[in-house]
Amino acid sequence: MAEGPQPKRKREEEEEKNGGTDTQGGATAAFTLSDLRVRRVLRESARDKIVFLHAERIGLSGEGTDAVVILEKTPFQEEKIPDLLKKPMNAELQMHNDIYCTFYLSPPPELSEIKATVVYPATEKHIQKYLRQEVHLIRETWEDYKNITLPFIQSQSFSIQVGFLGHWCSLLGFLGVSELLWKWKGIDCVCIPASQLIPPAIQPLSPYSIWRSEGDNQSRDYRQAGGWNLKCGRRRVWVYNILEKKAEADRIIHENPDPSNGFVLVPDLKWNQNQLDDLYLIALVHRREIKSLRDLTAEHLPLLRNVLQEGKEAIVKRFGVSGSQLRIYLHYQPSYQHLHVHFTALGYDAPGSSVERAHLLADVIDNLAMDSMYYQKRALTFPLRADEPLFKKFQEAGKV
Ligand code: M7G
Repeated sequence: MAEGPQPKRKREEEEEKNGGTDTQGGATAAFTLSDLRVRRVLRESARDKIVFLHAERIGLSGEGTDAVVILEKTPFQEEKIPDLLKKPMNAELQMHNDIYCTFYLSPPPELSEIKATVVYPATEKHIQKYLRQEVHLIRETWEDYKNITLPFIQSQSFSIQVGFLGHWCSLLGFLGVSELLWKWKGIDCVCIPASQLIPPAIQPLSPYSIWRSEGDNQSRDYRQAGGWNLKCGRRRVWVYNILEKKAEADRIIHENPDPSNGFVLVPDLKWNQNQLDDLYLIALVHRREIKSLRDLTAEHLPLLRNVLQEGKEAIVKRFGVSGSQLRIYLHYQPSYQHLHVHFTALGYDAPGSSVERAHLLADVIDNLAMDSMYYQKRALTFPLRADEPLFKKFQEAGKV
């Protein structure tokens, strides 16, 4: 299937013309799966019955926009199993030997569901996330966090808006209103001098030219607009949509609305809620400045205790699964730098629940109660794929 660089610059120009993508304020505009064309298989697992696809949606102009599609055979639902044997269907005998035989069934549609998760428009980072890669363990000290990880996270949490908005920033820069934080379509944005955006190795040719840098294994477009640009954070839009009830409001299982010690509990994207075997919920805290485990101190204990206690109570009330049958944990490193807690069924081998990534919330609470600075002192281990820009940063610093 065709591969090659995506026409991102063109896409951004089109987005500007339309006043930005339609995903930024709330949910993505409707489209059907048949609009998508498969480009390649990123990864598949015969054991988990799941395939990750790089797809694209062809626009009116003929340009493709990247998407990631995850197709997953759903688990059996106990109450529907008898129907599998009873309902007339094509059951093909493959082999018969003594007391053993194997059939292949072609069940009716309602008994052969496939869950399709779509990320659209997908960034290069989404695509890389699902590509099978060599993985390495990083042992990150607090100094490594401050010197390598944190600057990297800060550099990644913004995207650059070009064109008209860049010019608007130029005007602000001209008026001397620098580093102004504001909201554009509900997203935090900041005007900053282009000199901070354009890598030093690339020299501007003219004040309005477009730049492409090939750093960090990712290509980025830069347009200098009279010396100023607008950078906007987009990665956590889905989190803010949930907290502000712009998306998934009807799925909320529990909310503690306290701005400081409150949170929202919703079913995770990975769970279809049809069966409890793979129960998966996620608690998103209302406070926006806590990025991860590394930011936690004893000051956050009331919040963490609320999440643990109220999360368990809400789950037993709604789903009848008791706290002793739940794995409640944080990821380090998380994919999204907004504090959240995973609640999964203990019997479910959820992705990311292994020792190199999961930190039990009850242990986190105990550690902070013993030492408020626990997570600013100890080294933390986490896995990184060899192609991840952060892995390269650790390599450059001679840490792997
Ligand atoms: P993470 O620890 O930051 O990273 O967890 P991971 O995705 O590598 O595990 C983020 C969690 O949020 C994951 O369990 C995702 O499945 C879940 N999640 C991601 N998105 C984009 C959504 C969403 O839009 N809605 C809901 N309900 N969950 C999401």
